[in-house]
Amino acid sequence: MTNQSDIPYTLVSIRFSHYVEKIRWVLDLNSTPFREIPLMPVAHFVVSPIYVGLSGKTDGHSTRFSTPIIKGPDGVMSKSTSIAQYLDNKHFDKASSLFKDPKAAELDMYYTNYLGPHTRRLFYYNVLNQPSEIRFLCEKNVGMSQRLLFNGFFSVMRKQIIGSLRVSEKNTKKSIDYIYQEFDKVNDLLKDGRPFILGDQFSMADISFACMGGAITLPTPEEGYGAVLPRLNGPNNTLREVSRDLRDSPAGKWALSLFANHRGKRAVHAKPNLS
Ligand SMILES: N[C@@H](CCC(=O)N[C@@H](CS)C(=O)NCC(=O)O)C(=O)O
Repeated sequence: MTNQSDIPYTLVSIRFSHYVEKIRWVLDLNSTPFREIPLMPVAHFVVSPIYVGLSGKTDGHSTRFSTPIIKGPDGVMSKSTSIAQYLDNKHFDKASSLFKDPKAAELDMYYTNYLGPHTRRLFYYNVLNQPSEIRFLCEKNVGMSQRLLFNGFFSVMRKQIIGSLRVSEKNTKKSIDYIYQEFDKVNDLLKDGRPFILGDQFSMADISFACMGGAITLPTPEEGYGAVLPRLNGPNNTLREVSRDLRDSPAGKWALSLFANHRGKRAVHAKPNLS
């Protein structure tokens, strides 16, 4: 059992976010202890400013208060690509570095900027149109006080996300095409029997594809995901179809195998419990 004083990091998270999952994964690979502050979207606008203050920056697809945010021995940091590189420098030796091959950083950036937003749009298009599913996510991923506030928040949250991420039927269709193209590229890469995207060594490119793309196969906590995602047999028709289909693709199966076999072990248990 980890002592509270031995926990070096606090992770501010929109709990189910695939960007956050990248950072949980990097931390868990070395069982680095961290305390998570799990949030629902929009609730993060209340908590994130306490951590990032005026230092947060926007990028093409997120605000200056986006999660993940970590607070650790060297201060506060946001944006998953920078956090992953920082944690790698700090906690991984040369041989096990996730960025040993320079292409790992390039691909991490690429998947984060060009695949993650499409996966997220498909996800939100479905859950925001299914109040029972967003309620399910809230119930499973955050604590009692947010759950109680949630009913009041829902319509504000829905409006804010639909507007800011341009979640329309037309854009969601384009995002689905885009996701399939990226899965096809990985299907092709894996044809030569390589175990990982860059060859023999597991790298940040693998974690990044598994999260930015693989999250759409809806891995459960039992399958290795560090939060609860929508149910595979839930009421979200489009999401369910794409998820099931991609689960059967070589890249989808491979991403799920990374969650099963390379996801690392969490040192401090998640709260609320994911089961
Ligand atoms: N490029 C950012 C993207 C992070 C991101 O979009 N996070 C989402 C999680 S769903 C978020 O917090 N969005 C709300 C916001 O941007 O305020 C990263 O890699 O950290």
